[in-house]
Amino acid sequence: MGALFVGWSLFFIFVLIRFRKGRHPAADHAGVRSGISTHLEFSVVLIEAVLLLGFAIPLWAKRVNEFPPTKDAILIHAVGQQFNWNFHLPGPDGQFGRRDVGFVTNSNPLGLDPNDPAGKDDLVTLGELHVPVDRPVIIELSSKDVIHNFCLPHMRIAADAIPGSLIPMWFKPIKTGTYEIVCGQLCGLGHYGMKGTLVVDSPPEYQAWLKERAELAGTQNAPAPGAPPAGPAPAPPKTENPAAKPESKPLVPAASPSPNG
Ligand SMILES: [Cu+2]
Repeated sequence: MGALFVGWSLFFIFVLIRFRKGRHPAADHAGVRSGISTHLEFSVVLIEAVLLLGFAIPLWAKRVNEFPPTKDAILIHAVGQQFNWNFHLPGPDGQFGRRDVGFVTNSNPLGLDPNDPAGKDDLVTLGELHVPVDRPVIIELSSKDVIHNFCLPHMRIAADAIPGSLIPMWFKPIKTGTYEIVCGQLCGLGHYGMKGTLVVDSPPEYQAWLKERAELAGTQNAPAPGAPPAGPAPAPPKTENPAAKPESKPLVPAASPSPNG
């Protein structure tokens, strides 16, 4: 882009001098007589078409269609609603609990099925998502109401969240920090305020956040997967919330087949 900018700027200055009024007091209505400019313009169109169709579009298709291996990636469900982003994390068991719109209440915004054992350790957060640095993140998008667009400008990625669809997208954060999540589709009156926060943590900070969320969710016994914080502990997790009581209900064994099929 820099080369184009300099090139076109030089051409613009050349044209200003070459076709100045002093040299051409009367306008020439016939214009260019040689065929050079036609050939030049045709060549530019051809080169740009080759760059776009031959390189840019296939490279971009490769980037968005080739997903990183799921064993290395963090998998998260993002659900848009007017006017917020909800995030559903599978918890230590790595399994997403079943969701059904019939279970949606104020305290259960995603409609997690309370009878599904896979959902017992799931985490649901509103507006703020943490991910560890240097690991691919796969986000599966959906929406509770209208079409939204999960847009991460800093990660150079965006995708529509469409009710009834599960649309995957991925990115890999390479720098810790706090970034903005915006809604990229005009989705209603509150669209302007439909923002969220993406926090890219170091791995120990991420584990601490997971632990804190698990404690808030009342699953205090949830072990943080692969998180032995050795050495000086960075950012210790916040003190336990006294209001959050661990649930003592035993988990339903996942092996027994459900009578409902
Ligand atoms: Cu929206």
